[in-house]
Amino acid sequence: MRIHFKALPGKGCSRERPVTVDRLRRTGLYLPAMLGEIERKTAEVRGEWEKGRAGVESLQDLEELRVRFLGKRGYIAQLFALLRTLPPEKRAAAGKLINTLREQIEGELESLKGQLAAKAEAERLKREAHDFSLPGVWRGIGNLHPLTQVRLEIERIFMEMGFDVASGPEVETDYYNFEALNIPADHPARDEWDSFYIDEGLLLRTHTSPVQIRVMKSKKPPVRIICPGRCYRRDNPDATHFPVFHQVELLWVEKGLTMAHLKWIIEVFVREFFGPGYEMRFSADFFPFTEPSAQVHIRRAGGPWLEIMGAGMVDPAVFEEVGYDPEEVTGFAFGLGIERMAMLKYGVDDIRLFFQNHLRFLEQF
Ligand code: 2NL
Repeated sequence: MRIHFKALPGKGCSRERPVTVDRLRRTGLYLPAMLGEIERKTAEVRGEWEKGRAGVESLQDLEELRVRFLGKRGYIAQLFALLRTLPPEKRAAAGKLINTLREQIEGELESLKGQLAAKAEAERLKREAHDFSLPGVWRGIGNLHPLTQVRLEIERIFMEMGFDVASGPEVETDYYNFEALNIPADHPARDEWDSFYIDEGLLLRTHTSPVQIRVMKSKKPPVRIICPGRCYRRDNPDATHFPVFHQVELLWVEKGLTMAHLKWIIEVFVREFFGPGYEMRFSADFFPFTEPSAQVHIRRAGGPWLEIMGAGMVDPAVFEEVGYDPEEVTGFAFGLGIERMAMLKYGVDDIRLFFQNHLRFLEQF
């Protein structure tokens, strides 16, 4: 809504030549603005302000209202323009009236602005509010397969003792898998390692020993390595056999090594891996690549003997095959099954569980 003022004096109206009743009459402009008239118009503007003020909902509304009342051509300016039509002696009183209204409007605009800003801020906070007391969305982070955990633990133990970790191909030649390990073709010992042949002379490795052969052929002693890796044997699956399994073999070759060193290394390993309180037993065994050979058992006081690995002093025939002088160096090796270690450590009674990948099983590790 607009307040319609009658024609107001324009630019031609200067201070030196105050608008007089006569002049306005002569120019045909409206008169007479008496004090009463200004009071009435001021009250009208105040009424209009109060209406406008009530309808303000946003900062934009408020700005429009400000321009309408306090702008260059706003109501207050129009009232002041009207002032000039008054005789000079009346202007002070009327000016005071308009100024009071202007100050009121200015003050109220300011406080409305504050209120609107507070309201906008409250809305923003409400919109952006997060309830940190709500329960989180659970995403399982997963864990390493128990066989991986056991392998990493074994690697850690031996790396701390100064062994390097070596690896090699899973598809091997008959030479590296058997012959270099003192297991000639047609030898009855081969029955132990029923194999998956890919081609004539090419098979899936039945142990990680070929990695050790490759390392010895590629460098001079001393050699201190462990060889973890996947191996394959043509076994029918049951609680203790699976055609795919994992092995860690250890090899230490150096001048002056004896079986006592082998026992010491295994003792340290057992204490680290299974914890204190085990006794250890070596008993005679046979492997074509070690002489003498032994199987190693451990037990807790009162418990049953548990076989944990096979071991032995490297057979001189193997050293000769890789170009080491058996008169110069000695060495020992052992091989253990990662599945067997995991079964003993965690009390798992069926090797097949490691390969079925049921979450209910895997989540327990
Ligand atoms: C077992 C027995 C064994 C070795 C592996 C080995 C490797 C080279 C030379 C001599 Cl290159 N020996 N390895 C020695 C003794 C036992 O494994 O029953 N493993 C599960």
